[in-house]
Amino acid sequence: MGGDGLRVEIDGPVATLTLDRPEALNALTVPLKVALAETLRAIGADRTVRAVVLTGAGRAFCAGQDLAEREAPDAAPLEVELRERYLPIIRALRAMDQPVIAAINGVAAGAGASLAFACDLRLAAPEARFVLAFGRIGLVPDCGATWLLPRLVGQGRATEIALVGEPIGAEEAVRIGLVGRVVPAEALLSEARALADRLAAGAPLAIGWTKHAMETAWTSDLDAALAEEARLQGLAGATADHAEGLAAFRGKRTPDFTGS
Ligand code: T3D
Repeated sequence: MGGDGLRVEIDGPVATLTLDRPEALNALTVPLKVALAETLRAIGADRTVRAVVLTGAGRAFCAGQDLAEREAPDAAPLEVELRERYLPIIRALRAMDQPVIAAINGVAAGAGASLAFACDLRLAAPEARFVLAFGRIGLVPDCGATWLLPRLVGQGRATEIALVGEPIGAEEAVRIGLVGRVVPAEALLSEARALADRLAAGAPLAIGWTKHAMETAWTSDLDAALAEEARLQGLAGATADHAEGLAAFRGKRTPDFTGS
């Protein structure tokens, strides 16, 4: 960690990014946001990394914008801060081909909740809770919350969460489809790592195209989604990894995907 509050560990094909400002519940400062966006972009371009885990140090996942920093006289206007510092993080998360797992160890509030929503998969400790804290401080949901949350839990539920702002606990998050499963706190990182390893053993090109197809299908009609699936299947079918998958099936062995 270089004093920016982000810890980056790359172990084999898995990168683990830890928001590491536990004294402020991993609230997002300018240096942390810049480091996170740059790291996500760099990892997105690194073919040796095949899965990413995002988590928080200490008792929180992320408390959103650092409110002390926001009160500083030289703080950028909100819209500028969002456009220049937050949106690159959300865009990088959504654009990267590798799957990103949020290991939500504690509270995820404001932009911290949006960060968790923007990941591809979510595992939560029993202590995790989601707080759409924006309304409490007179702000509107941002960092993709209005787009991401309805896709995860449906428009009605998302609107209720956004307007009422009642915290969503881990078990309820599972019940409404916001989180895949709850894992004991002491096992959260190892479970996230096991899931990351499993994804990292998959065919990277197909995984990236699957992410792309799942994302674009939401904003297209059925015909366009069918056409896009067919196009991507054409690409996937021509990969060495598809040939390897077939050979492994015939040989009753585990495939060794190379991302080609
Ligand atoms: O630039 C822009 O502003 C645009 C982008 C906006 C996006 C946003 O994220 S807006 C939403 C910002 N976040 C919040 O409003 C959440 C504020 N925090 C809370 O509501 C609560 O702390 C939590 C619900 C997250 C957790 O509550 P609790 O009771 O478990 O912890 P606590 O006692 O409130 O906090 C512990 C410490 O963390 C405390 O410091 P202290 O008193 O021990 O020295 C608290 O001040 C600090 N902390 C918590 N959240 C933040 C924070 N410090 C700075 N920024 C925070 N967001």
